[in-house]
Amino acid sequence: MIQEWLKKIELANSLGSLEDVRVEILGKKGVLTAQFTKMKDIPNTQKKAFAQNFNEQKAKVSEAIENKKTVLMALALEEHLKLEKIDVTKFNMQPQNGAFHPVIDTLDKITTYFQNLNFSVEEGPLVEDDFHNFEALNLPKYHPARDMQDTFYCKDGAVLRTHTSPVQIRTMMKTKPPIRMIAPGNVFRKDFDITHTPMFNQIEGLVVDKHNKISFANLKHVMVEFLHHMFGDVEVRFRPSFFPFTEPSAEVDISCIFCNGKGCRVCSHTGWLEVLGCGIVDENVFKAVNYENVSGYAFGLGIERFAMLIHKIGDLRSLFESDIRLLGQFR
Ligand code: 2NL
Repeated sequence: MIQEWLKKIELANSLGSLEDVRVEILGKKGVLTAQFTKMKDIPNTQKKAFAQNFNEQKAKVSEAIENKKTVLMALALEEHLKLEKIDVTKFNMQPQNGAFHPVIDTLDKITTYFQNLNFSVEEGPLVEDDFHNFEALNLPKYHPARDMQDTFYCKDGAVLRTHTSPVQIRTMMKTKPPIRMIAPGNVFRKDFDITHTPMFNQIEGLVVDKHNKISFANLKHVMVEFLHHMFGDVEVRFRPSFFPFTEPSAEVDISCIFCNGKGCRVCSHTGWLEVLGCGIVDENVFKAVNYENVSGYAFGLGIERFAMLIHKIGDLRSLFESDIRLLGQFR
């Protein structure tokens, strides 16, 4: 009998079937339990031996069931872990390539171009004083030209710089001529609509040398070469214009890169796109920084406008929204 039970226990292949075997042997109506009820029919002289035998068998069966239970539980756990296992190599764990923001990419391109022409890159504070942002640039107080700037005023007469020109003023005041520099960075104007953001990026350039060494022809050549580098084979034209800090001044157009100059919506059917402003540095600027017997040329351009033209981005605002679907296209 006992050998048969132990065999059954050994053969149980799941916790469920082991429980069935346990009930069959040790349950209320189990075969071993049934033997106990025979006790009353056993003659008194044999009762002790019978009881001893009964207890031994019960202990053996219980122990065998417990041992088997431990084994089956370990197996069940192993099975469970196998099912729950996650193969991490099945996921694409490759890091996504990053990309430069089109504005930074354009800023880098322009900066590198002028660095290769031996221009130094200068920086300055974003919060400026009236002298560096206006006065030294031939923009005296109450002069109507200050209205062109839509200035953010801070406490105590400080302003958020409206252009990067104060960097050139600071550079001229701390170094002797000749100067050959660009000033890239954030500028701020109180203007917010579809084509203007209150913060944008600018690069200005300044070249100063002895009188006879600088001419409008130098400026024109450098601008034409630069625009060909940025936009390829385009027409370039100079239009007379006005800036308080240059005289004479010009605005520079390229033939429209969207319609090849035929006229389209982007160029307002003119065939031309305005891309930068430039001129010969006004004598009053040199007076403000105590420079004598020098001439210079300067230029300024908006990075966002260049980025939009180069990457054919239609809406200025998309440059400031950080939408990963836009940025992902510039990898
Ligand atoms: C534009 C035009 C320009 C300058 C910036 C400049 C700076 C100094 C002296 C003289 Cl310190 N000029 N800067 C000159 C002409 C044009 O920018 O359309 N910018 C977005």
